[in-house]
Amino acid sequence: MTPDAQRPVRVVQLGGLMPFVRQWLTERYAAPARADLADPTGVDVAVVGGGAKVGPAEMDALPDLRAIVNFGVGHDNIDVPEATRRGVVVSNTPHVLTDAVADLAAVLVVDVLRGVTAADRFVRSGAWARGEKMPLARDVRGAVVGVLGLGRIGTAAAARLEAFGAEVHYHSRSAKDVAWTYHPSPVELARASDVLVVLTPGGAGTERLVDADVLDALGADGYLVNVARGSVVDEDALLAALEQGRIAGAGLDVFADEPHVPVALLQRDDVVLLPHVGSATTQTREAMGRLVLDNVDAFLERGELVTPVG
Ligand code: 8YV
Repeated sequence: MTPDAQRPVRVVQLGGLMPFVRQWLTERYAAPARADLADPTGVDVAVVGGGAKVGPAEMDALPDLRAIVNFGVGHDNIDVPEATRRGVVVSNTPHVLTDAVADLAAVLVVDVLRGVTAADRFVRSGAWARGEKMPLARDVRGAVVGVLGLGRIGTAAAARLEAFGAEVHYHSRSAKDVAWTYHPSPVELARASDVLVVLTPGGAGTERLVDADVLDALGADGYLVNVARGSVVDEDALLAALEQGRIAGAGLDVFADEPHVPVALLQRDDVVLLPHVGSATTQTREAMGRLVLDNVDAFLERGELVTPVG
């Protein structure tokens, strides 16, 4: 049974989507949630939220699928090569979240150096009132911030950190036409950095790019910040490096198995832990939602996506 027996169902919703996106899809396209889709025949667009996985099995289950519209710039949840092989096009939500994610990356760099959230915990715990002293923090000015992945968000984060007086270094697949210092490998970037900021895409190409060697190159006075994907960092190696004092601390917005954060990390005071909120502002999430709807409309009206992947 479809939500509206008069209209064929051409769009399905996979994973969690914002209420206004769900409402639009329901009213305009009678698009049900996956669990409520009785007959998958004729469904040519899947709108994907909350990082829901779309691999061969999910594509097999939608035999007429022609487009996957993803809520999020990262599309490591979607098997894009498999989609391409099947002639299924994929879109994401670039540009509209660049500023919000870059803001959060810069905030985490400032936080790990200045101990902002650690200081908040210090006050709340009563330690200040008891006369205890917080250790002195570190200046952002003069710190070398190594951006791993100088794409749109990495570039925007670097500009913000430069405004704080940090010295920007970076590693990307190739050197860019920028004034910042390029390093040919993640290890060399980490060796030069006081704070290593991970801003690469996720997926197979970057899996565990930040491993024990990179963390050791960062060194006992170095900090790791990750606002990209948990999969880019070897979480066990990170925990070991923190426990053995081989790095100084970390600021993490993303984890290997979200929303589960290793208990050993929860118990540490030298880490800042955020629940994947890089793009989580009202304005940015609304802009992402609008771009999702623009992609659905454009595909169904003209057979084109506004922001195709690749
Ligand atoms: C979203 C993100 O939280 O865009 C991305 O790649 O990681 C975030 O903006 C996520 O996509 C929500 O599904």
